[in-house]
This record gives sequence, structure tokens and C-alpha cells, in this order.
Amino acid sequence: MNKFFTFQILFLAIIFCGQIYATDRIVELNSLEFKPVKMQIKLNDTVTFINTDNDFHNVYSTSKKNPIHLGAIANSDRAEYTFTNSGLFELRCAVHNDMSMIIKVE
Ligand SMILES: [Cu+2]
Repeated sequence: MNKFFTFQILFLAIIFCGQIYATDRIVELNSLEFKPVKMQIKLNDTVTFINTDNDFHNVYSTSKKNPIHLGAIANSDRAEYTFTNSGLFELRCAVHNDMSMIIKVE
């Protein structure tokens, strides 16, 4: 087996393992919307919220099980939250009343 072939197998193995163990989820705050608007995750998954708009956004939930208050998220900035309780949660943006999404934590 030559070195290049060994490298390819190692590279594919790393990518494959990364997909199995990846628990991080991405939500984009874009065009005054959460994208996606619905997401299903597992308990203790961390969701990263990335603002790709030129406006400030915010992410919060009024749920007592996952009381999210991520503050102001500027353009190109990001914020994370780890969901430590299961259930169905509505997330909203305090800056834009029309922005909302649902996260189901199993
Ligand atoms: Cu917003």
C-alpha cells in the first residue's frame, strides 16, 4: 500500500467518524429568519446560532426547562446553547417579533 492510498483511507476514516460523533448543530439567523425553522436534536446537543444578517439578532426562549437568553448577536457573530432538557421549545428573537423557530430535543 503506498503512502497516498494510506492517507486517503485515514482522511475518509476521520470524516466518517466526525459524522458519527458530530453533535453540533447550526442555525443561521438570515434574512430576518431562523434557518431552519424546525430542528430535531438529541439531549445535550449544542446548537450554534450564526448571524449572517447586517442587523443584530437575539435568541431567547421563555421555557423554564431551557431558559435561553443569548443576548445581542452582531453580524458575523455566533452564540451557542446546549440543550440539557428534552421537550419542544420555541425560540424567538427579541429584536424581530416575527422571527421564531421550534427545536425538538429528544
Ligand atoms: Cu432578529
